[in-house]
Amino acid sequence: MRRALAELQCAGPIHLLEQCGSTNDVARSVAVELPDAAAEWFLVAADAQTAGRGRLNRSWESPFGAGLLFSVSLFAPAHINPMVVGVLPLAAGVAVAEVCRARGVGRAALKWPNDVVIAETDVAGLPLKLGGLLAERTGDRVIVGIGLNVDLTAREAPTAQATALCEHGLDPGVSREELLAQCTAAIVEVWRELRADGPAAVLGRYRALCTTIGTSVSVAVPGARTVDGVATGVDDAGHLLVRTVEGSEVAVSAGDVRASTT
Ligand code: BT5
Repeated sequence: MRRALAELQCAGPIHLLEQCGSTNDVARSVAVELPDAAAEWFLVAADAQTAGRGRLNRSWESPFGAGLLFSVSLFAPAHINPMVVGVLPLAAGVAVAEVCRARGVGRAALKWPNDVVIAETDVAGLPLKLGGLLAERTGDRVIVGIGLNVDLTAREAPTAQATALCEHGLDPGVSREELLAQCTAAIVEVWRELRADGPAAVLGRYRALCTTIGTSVSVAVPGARTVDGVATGVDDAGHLLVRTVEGSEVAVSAGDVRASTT
């Protein structure tokens, strides 16, 4: 383990904690004290969180040592094209899902916008969820927080949809620390690709992994509205395209997707 992380350590600072409130919050405070404010990236990881959170202040629950809980803080100054920064959360999902696949979880996939799921499985219309991403901007940086279940017993699973990599083919020789190092390296790499080449290629990889495309959806969007229809694709800004029953195509920039039977 230590070797995998030590190799990363050469490139960026790493903060490994036994427990914290939220790795995203620790990453925010670390950034304030960072000697080199323009450091390309740094990592904060913990074995447990007391206040792990998802989007819209939902909680992220993970028993001690059962999964990866980490935040990669990336330098994203204001002059970078906002479309590139906007696609970063999706791109980070691609990085994590591709690492899961490479380590044996061949059905690792993405649910728009950035849940890591197991393709073609569901409980009550929701796919089995391996992990989730929470991206937050703070000053010149974007903090990409990731929770990824590695080893959860049925009793530990916080919801009926929660599942873990070890139940879906994870190579037993891969340690949590190696996974952490590989996910971090992949996220840093995909950010470099986005900055150098723009979103097109990464979005192509996203579309190939996204199980939402082609399904009937009901998307809860901000403002207590829903957009119902068929998800036809993801556009060049990372928005979900939904063809509604009325026949128009709506681009949804943020929301929660539920499967729909209509
Ligand atoms: C997410 O939010 O899926 C983003 C989760 C990000 C968590 C990481 S952990 C490291 C970093 N530090 C933080 O404080 N956060 C990030 P969302 O799409 O809102 O989904 C949240 C929902 O997922 C919850 O309401 C539960 O239903 C479900 N959930 C909670 N814990 C889970 C788990 N371990 N596995 C699967 N689902 C879970």
